[in-house]
Amino acid sequence: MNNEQRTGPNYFTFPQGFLWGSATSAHQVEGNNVRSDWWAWEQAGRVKEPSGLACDHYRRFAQDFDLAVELGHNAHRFSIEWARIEPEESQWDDEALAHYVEVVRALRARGLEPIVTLHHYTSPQWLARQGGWTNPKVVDRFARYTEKVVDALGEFVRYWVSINEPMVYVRMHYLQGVGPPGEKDFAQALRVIEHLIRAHAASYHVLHEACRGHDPQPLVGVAHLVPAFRPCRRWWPMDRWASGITDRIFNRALLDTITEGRWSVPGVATWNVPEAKATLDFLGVNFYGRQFIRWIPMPGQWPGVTCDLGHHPRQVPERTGLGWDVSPEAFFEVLVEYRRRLRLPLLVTENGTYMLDDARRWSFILRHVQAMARAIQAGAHVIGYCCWSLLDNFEWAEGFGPRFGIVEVDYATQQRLVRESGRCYAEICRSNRVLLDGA
Ligand code: IFM
Repeated sequence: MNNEQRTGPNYFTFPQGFLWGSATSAHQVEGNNVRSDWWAWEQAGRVKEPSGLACDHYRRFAQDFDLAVELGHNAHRFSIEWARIEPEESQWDDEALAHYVEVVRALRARGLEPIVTLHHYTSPQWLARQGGWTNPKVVDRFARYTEKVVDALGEFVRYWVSINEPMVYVRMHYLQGVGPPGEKDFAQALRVIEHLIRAHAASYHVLHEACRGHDPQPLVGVAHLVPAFRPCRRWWPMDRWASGITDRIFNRALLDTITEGRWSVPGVATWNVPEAKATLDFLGVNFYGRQFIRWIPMPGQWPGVTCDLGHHPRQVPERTGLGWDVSPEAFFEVLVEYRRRLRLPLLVTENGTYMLDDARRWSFILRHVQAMARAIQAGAHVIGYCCWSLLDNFEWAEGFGPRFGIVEVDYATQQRLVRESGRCYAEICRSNRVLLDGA
């Protein structure tokens, strides 16, 4: 037998205490989030269908957490709805705060480590009336909101995500105009990125200050969509250039500023934000696939380029139900690269898919978990993995069509049905290991 031959199955065992779970966000699952800007946007008919009762998770959270336990999870990521906590400016809703305390207690009682996100795309309507994230005052407002939340939840929560996918938020809401306020303005978008960064930094300091004597100390991160930009046409220098500059804007504007306190791309913007320096305890990695960049000259929109985030047919052998690229290899590369770039722990805060066929969903999850195992073998310090999503839910402008859940939701009856992919994923969560090859 030569060295290449395997004697049996080759399992990778994850580090002890590895976090295994799934993720949701308030607006996508809770239902009746009537004070948020997204609700108003939906009522104005700007989406395929409104979120309405969604999964009624606001009332059914305990039964949903029972399912997570049944599926072997030991962690759960969810978000707090700012518009519930502060429905009007400076009016704090104690019942809503008490609700989230109950949510966190319910998680802890079930042995699920809470991972709490403070902002996941939605903002209160009163904030939107003041100019939303374009108004510099948002930074103080967000810090005040963080204070309220940490006062209530601080003693129960260790893992905090300040803002979910800041750059996707900007792209959807301020460049593509597919979410409130529906802007398509690059200059405005840059302002919003800066405010999101400052708000993250302010929130980071509030959380650490409030939990000063806690043991263990809180860990605060952002959940960043890391899309792995690749040139559409590898042979075309302008596509390669556009892909590089997109990486510098989409990935580095945020990450350089919250690690180094400064970011600059000549001709685009230069920021010095000293208070944001070293405000990242871990990077939350949201990963769905590669995005292919094509150079299209369109002055005014983007610095000399408009990035076509379409998916190049010849380069994408496998796609999801939404037409997104599937690439566990790129996931491996991202984890290794970001560990090298940042020297910080990585927490996979989202990874998952919508497929028409659940067997393909499982294949997606399995191959990404295997890629993560290989990245850990290659030196990436990954501390957990949250599958997106626990439940089918409201997929923003797409409505309820795309189903990302490892648990199916029948929206007419609100019944939950665990999918086979959820059961297979449970095996990994329970055993804390994955079969790499040699089955
Ligand atoms: O549903 C979204 C989530 O809100 C943010 N990350 C990507 C998911 C799938 O599109």
